[in-house]
Amino acid sequence: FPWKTIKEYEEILFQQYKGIAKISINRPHKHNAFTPKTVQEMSEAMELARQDTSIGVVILTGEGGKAFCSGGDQSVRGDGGYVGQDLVPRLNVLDLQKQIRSIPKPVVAMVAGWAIGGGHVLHVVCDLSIAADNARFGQTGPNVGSFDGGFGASYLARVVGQKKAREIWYLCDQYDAQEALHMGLVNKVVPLDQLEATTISWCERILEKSPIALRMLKSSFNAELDGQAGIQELAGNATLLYYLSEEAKEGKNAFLEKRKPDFSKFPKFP
Ligand code: 1HA
Repeated sequence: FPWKTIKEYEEILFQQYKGIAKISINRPHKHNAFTPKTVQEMSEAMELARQDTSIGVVILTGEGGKAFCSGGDQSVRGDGGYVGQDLVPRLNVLDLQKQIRSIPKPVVAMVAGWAIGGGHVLHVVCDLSIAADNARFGQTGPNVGSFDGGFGASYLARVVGQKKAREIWYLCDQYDAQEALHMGLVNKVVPLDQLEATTISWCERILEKSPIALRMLKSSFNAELDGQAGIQELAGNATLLYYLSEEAKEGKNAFLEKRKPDFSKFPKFP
């Protein structure tokens, strides 16, 4: 596919094809483990994809075909978090998880090879996951002295159920693509050489749909789980739609024209 670079980064690739943005971790020598810098770059790219009105869907992936992401880079794990060049320890992947859930466009995880630890959680929080037949999934926290009790626990449990989520964390087993499909952890499994074509074809089908309908649906799925923050997202979309109406415009125009608003002509629907 003729991907075009949107912006150059050091630890990720950020590319575009039609209305699809692709954010790809580019550290294949470490199975795409992330550092604070990787996450900061992904976070910026996600925000750019959000702001770009020509982008309708985002693919999250990793380079090399052997790993989606193997979680936090353990070689830069210091006291209190993962340490970057500024020597400050960070767990900034938690902010990226929230961004993936709140960007009002579908995010599709394209998973080849390992999706492990914090890398597994990244695919879990994506709207959809498409896996290659070489994909392997699992959490490692209790083996390596870590845990993600946020979306990594509660949202995972919503996806695969309480018993399975507890098994995944308590045993730290690895699951192949078919097992992942069976437990509802991924949407589809395809041969590795068809992974990108299939993912793009799904994205193209999403791009044919009404963007506001997709936006409302994403915030509706989130609202049920995310409490006040979820309702805020859904309500923000209601405000967006209201601003588009003649009724809301009457309020604004009246204010600007220094007159009393006349809402009398608007129907009081049952
Ligand atoms: O839990 C959290 C968080 C929780 C709350 C808030 C924030 C969080 C942020 C992050 C995380 C975490 O991600 S904790 C979990 C961290 N990740 C792991 O425990 C996975 C570590 N990796 C593995 O277990 C294995 O590499 C593997 C099962 C994915 C693949 O095994 P395989 O095929 O035998 O490959 P391997 O030889 O181990 O890996 C290839 C190279 O990549 C190795 O480097 P080399 O020895 O060739 O120099 C290996 O060290 C490196 N590598 C792989 N994963 C990581 C890594 N290096 C650093 N960090 C890694 N995560």
